[in-house]
Order: sequence, then C-alpha cells, then structure tokens
Amino acid sequence: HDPRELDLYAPLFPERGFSHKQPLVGIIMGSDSDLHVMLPAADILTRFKVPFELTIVSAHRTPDRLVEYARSASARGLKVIIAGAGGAAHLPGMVAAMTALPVIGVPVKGSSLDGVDSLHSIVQMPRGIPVATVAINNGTNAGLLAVRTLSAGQPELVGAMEEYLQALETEVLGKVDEIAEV
Ligand code: RP5
Repeated sequence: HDPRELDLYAPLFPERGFSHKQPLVGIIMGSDSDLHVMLPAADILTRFKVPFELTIVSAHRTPDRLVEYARSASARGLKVIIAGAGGAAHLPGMVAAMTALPVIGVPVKGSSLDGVDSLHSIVQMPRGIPVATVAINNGTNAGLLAVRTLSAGQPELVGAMEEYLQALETEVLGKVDEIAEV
C-alpha cells in the first residue's frame, strides 16, 4: 500500500482543531520530538477557530513526502504553512521553495547548540525564498502570525486579534496591581 494514499495530513490531534473543516493552516514538523514546540501553535489556531492540519514531514528522512506535501499544499486549500524543525533545519526553507504560500518557520531547540543552529538555518534564507522566522521554540508566535496573515482575507480575525492583545494587556496590568500591593 502506498503510504501516500493514506490520509497523511489529517490532524494528529483532531480534538485540538476543527478536522471536519477545510484546513487553512498546515502545521508540520521534522520529528515527533518537535511536537511540544508546535502544539502551542495548534492551540492558538484552535483559540481563533482557524482549522488546521498537523503532521510530521522530515526534509531529511522523508524527502518525497516533503515534496508531495509542499507541492500539493495550495491546491489542497491551505493558505499558510507553519514548519518547525531543529538542527540543520531545512524543512521551512524547502517547503517555501516548493509553494507560493507564506511559510512561517519555527526554530526548534536541539540538545547541542541551544537552537541557534536551527534559528540560523531557518532565518538565513537566500534572496527570493522568504521564510517568516519566529523566535526559538516559539510555536505560539507562529500560530499568532498565521492568524494575522489569514486576517488579510478574514476581517473577523482582526477583531479577534485585537481582543487577544487586549487580554494580554489586561493580564500584565493585573500583575502590576498585584506587585503594587506586595
Ligand atoms: C530534525 O531533527 C527535527 O526537526 C528535530 O528537531 C531534530 C531531531 O529529530 P529526532 O532525532 O528527535 O527525531 O529533523
């Protein structure tokens, strides 16, 4: 059985998303060891009610799957791809080379070089093939950037993002008050 005939891109965690809807964001990662960094992106998309898919695509270990995923992404209805990888992190850049969709890269901190290797691998894309790179291990910001990207065509997401920012501000100001009372 050709594994590519399977429903490869179905969410690993459907309860975190809206698997019954057309996914708009594809979250991919090089290894299941990246999952703890990428799940916060899924949680943000869930919070904003943005349907997504989530799966493993390794640039180095599953190169054919990478090509198929990236080449089919736009035709399958995805609008944004979030790609996380560690080490020699080619995944986001290679995906960006094979699709015209916006790609957000998440550098994953590995065991040896504190994630700086991943950061440099992802952020230093040559001219012509951009990858919007977030901070090391910051899946949350990748999710938020995906929502902001989608909001260009979905004005309701602008309002939802403004509410999110307001909630952050309220949280911090609450802590200011708490500290003042100590
Ligand atoms: C990369 O290699 C993955 O993105 C992961 O961050 C790193 C280590 O992978 P494992 O050896 O944990 O599978 O491809």
